[in-house]
Amino acid sequence: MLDIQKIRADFPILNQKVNGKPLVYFDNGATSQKPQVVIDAISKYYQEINANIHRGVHTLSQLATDAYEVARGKVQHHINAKHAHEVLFTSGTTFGINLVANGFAAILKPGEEVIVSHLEHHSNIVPWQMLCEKTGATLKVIPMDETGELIMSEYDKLLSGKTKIVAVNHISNALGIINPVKYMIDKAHEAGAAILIDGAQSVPHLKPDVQALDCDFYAFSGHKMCGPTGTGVLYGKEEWLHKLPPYQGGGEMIKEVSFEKTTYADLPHKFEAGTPHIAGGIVLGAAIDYLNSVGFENIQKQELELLAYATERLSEIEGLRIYGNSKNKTSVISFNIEGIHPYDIGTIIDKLGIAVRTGHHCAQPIMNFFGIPGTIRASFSFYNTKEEIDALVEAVKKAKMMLS
Ligand code: 7TS
Repeated sequence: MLDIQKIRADFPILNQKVNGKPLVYFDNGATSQKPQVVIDAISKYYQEINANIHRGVHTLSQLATDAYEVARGKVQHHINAKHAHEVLFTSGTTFGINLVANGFAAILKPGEEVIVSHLEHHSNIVPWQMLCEKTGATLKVIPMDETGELIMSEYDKLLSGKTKIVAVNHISNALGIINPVKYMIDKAHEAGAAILIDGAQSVPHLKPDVQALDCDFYAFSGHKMCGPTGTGVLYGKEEWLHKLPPYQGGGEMIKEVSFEKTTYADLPHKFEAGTPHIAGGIVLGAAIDYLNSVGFENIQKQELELLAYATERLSEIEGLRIYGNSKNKTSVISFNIEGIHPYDIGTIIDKLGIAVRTGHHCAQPIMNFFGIPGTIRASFSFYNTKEEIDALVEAVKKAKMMLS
């Protein structure tokens, strides 16, 4: 069992009042809060070893390079990648997906197909649309049902010899639905297609095993898993990273440059042009250490308890509808109250110290499916408590009374 009060003491930001009320932070889907060890690791980097990496013979540069590569190794072990050079540091999920989509511009031919799902964040839709526009390929969409689940029989039908890549999230940010990614990966491979998993919303809740999954790419952000903003990872299978062209040109990604011809550096440097977010990469390693010290089994147990409790308590409120009722869900509840705009509820409960996200959550196709402008999304982390859920329920009741 987790000692939640002890855990909460690791997160200084949680211990404050917002609008005169104790902060209840339920916007973890947007970004997680950071534990003191992560905050300290940022200062420590700048106080002790700040230097540019992979280029200096001087001691600080070597220390910074070593720390950066140690962090890459931590990510490798965390996601069980076969090689450290399959782990590319990026600025986030969005960057990772764009890197792959851009690379596929050199592979796709007119008439070939890319598959995404109805449950995607805009970050996993728009880069593929841009790719299709550029190449003359066609975008196909796996439909969803009323429970928020993707319809696998439709996915099976969409796959064909024309499919070159499938891009789907592990967990939906707007509804919290966990997709059957292992099935989807195996089916994509049977059809001869590559598959990218958008892990932005899964990495805070589970430890992905990229070899067991056998995905070709797995993209995620550091800031949703207790790490700094502006950090992220793209895992790519070695063979794919060799096949794809570099995304950006610049320093660090080259072997030799002349005006006649440039040759590219080995992996992972081929995809890491310019000075990276050195502190960020190193500190992402510290965030992963922190999450592992809490333990993903403990994290999941606590979060599922919160999900069950919040689902039950929110359902007490008349006229409240939860979107996405699948059993395969993580600790996210997206809801609306009949006749009231989600933004109005969000604004009132913010005055009561409660932070939730309202709107379309960068997933407009899901909102269109349900015929709504948006939802109120409460997304819980392992450092949240049942008392905070009680505060949310009371606040929503109050807002409803004021707005009805
Ligand atoms: N994919 C999914 C499934 C996401 O939830 C997000 C961010 C992204 C991609 C993009 O991640 P980024 O770190 O590159 O911005 N999702 C959210 C959210 O739900 N609320 O704010 C950001």
